[in-house]
This record gives sequence, C-alpha cells and structure tokens, in this order.
Amino acid sequence: MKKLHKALFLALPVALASALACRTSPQAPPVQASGKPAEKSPAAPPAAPAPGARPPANPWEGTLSPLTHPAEKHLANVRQLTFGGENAEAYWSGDGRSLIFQSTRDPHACDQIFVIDDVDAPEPAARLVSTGKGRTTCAYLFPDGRRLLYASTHLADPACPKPPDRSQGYVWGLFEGFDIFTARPDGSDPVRITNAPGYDAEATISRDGRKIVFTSVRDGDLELYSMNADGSGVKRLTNRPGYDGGAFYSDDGQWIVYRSAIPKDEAALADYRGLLARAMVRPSALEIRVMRADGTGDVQVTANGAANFAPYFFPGRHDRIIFCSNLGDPKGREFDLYAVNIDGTDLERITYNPTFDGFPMFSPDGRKIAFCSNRHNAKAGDTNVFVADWVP
Ligand SMILES: [Ca+2]
Ligand SMILES: [Ca+2]
Ligand SMILES: [Ca+2]
Repeated sequence: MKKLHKALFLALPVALASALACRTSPQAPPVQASGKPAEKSPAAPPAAPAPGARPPANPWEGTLSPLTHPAEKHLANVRQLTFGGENAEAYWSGDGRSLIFQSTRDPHACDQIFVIDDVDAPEPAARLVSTGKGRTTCAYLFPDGRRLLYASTHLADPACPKPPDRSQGYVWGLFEGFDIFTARPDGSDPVRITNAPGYDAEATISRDGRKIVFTSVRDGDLELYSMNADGSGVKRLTNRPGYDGGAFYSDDGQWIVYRSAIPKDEAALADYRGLLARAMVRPSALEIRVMRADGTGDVQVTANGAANFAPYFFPGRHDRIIFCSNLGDPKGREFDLYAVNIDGTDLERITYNPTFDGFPMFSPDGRKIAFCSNRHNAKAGDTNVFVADWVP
C-alpha cells in the first residue's frame, strides 16, 4: 500500500493536475501552433531514447498513438474534437449536440471556457464563452440551453493567479478568487452566483436544471454543497475533514457521485489542514463515493488506494458509474476509464490507450460518451476532447 501511495504521488503531477480543482496545472502547457488536426498515422511505436538520455515519462506521449484500441469494445466511431493544448472536462449540453470545456490555448495564459456548438460538424469549432480574464475552471451547460456556468477568478484579478508554492512539493492551488458564474450562451451577462470568500468551483447541474452541486471552502473545509440555479438555497452535503468534491447528479437528480480524499491519520490531517489554511491541497489517494442528493446515505464505492476521480453515473441508473483511475498501473502513471457498480462489484476496464484517459460523461440519451485523453496527441502532454458512440 505504501509503495502504491508513493507511485501515486509520482503520477499525480501528470494526471491530477487535470483531476482536481478541477484542473490546475502548475505550468502553462504547450499549445500546438497550427491548431490543425494532426495527420493520422499508423500506430508508430515510440522511438527508443538515445543512450544515456533521460526517457520521457510516457513513451507514447506525442506519438500520435492510435485513436482506438481493439479492446475498447464499448467505444465506436471515436472522433477527436480538439487538436493541441490542454483541453479537459468536456460536458454535454441538454440536447446532446454541444460540449463545454476548459482549455489553455493562445492567446490565453491560463484556462478559459469554450463551447463546441456542433460536435458532429466536419470540423468542430470552439468559441470562447468566458471573459478571457483570470483563470476559469469547471464549466457546465444548463440543460435548457439558456445559460451556462463556470468558475472564474476574473473578478478578484484579471491576471492568471500565481501558481501555488511549489516548495511544498506537488500541491494545487485553491485560488481564493474563485466564484461560480452563470452567463448567456454567448458568454455575455456573467452573473456571480456565489459570494463566499475563498474557493467555490466544481459546479455541475441536475438534469432538470434546478439544482447545482459544487465544492466550497466556506465552512473551513473542502465540502460539497447544493444550491438552486440562481445561487439561493445553499445546503451543505458533506461534513468531514478532507477533500470532498467533483460531484455529478444522476439523471433523475436523486443521487450524487463524487470523489473524496479523507486523511488516513493524524499526520496526514495536520498536513491537509496546514496547506488548506494557505489555500493549497496536496493531492493524495482519491476514492469514489455516492450519496443521495440531500447528503444522506453516503457510501464508498472504490477502496483501492489509487487516484480515482471524474465519476459519472450510467444513463438512467444510479447503481453503476464510469470513472477514471490509475488502479491498473503498478507505477500509477497511466489512467484509464473503468466502470463499476456502486457496491464495488463488476469492475470493467473501458479504455486501453497507454496515455491518459479521463473525464467521461455520457450524452443525455446515453448513446455517446465524451472523454478527454492524451491519445493521438502530436505533442507530449497535450490533452484533447474526444467523442465516441457508446456500445452497451
Ligand atoms: Ca468564492
Ligand atoms: Ca471535507
Ligand atoms: Ca489510458
């Protein structure tokens, strides 16, 4: 277990940079200059490093690794929608035609929010919907299409917030200026719907458009809360030391699936609290949990000590979820999508590309899945948005 924990920790800068908060990269990622689709190429094996050279962390990064894998039997017609930069957390519109996601791309120095209006277009185009100022994260579309939502620091400061203090090791910043905003579909009329001091982010919306679940430090710990679509009626859902966040509703709005990192001993708790007081969190093992929408009936789903995150319920169900994990990699560096029943049974691996695969979300009709992956990237570290037909 100790060994796994250490391996996990090594992997965290790679993957949890994307997994938490909702995505907090310590450095601005490289952006592919052309923005053009890279040429499709056969599965070129990665070149061996020169003798004495330090091998890359993952030899498949930047090699245009295959879009698909024969073992990915649940995915058909995999399509790549972005081509370069760091693109993550792509979430469906209510009509299943559009995706909203965050991206670091020119000319923006840190994440902004973009929408692809028609994912089936021959060349899907992304348009900016956030203000272009501050750092944004965790966007979502109201199901009726009349507003969208994201977290942003732009009111606190138009510049990108300073990366967290790396002398603390690998930590991510809970940028204090984060609040949750809604806006019109074209990005106009941004309205702040949280006004508590400190980090408010990681918001997603119930399918009826009435409830928002989000993460906040307003009561001194990272906890989940729900609120009405206009920010009223805030209700606290979790209450324990440690990170609780990254939540999504089931289709019927009755259940919430989320990720949690409960410090395992007093030393870990002290470390967690010390960092939290300085608006930082050190990523550690994350487990998936499920509870009712009012915070009752909380159960732990995974218990593998790995980094499990980005959970989402199967269409029309609240007894099975899809999520992202490095549980299958002894080195902890490789992430894939998995499915599991909420009682922990019937674990099934979904993706097999040897690079990062994460952030799965089923389309509202359950026929497609959006996910983000480093597969088929032309540049090491690039993460792109993909859509596939879901084969049950
Ligand atoms: Ca706030
Ligand atoms: Ca907590
Ligand atoms: Ca993978």
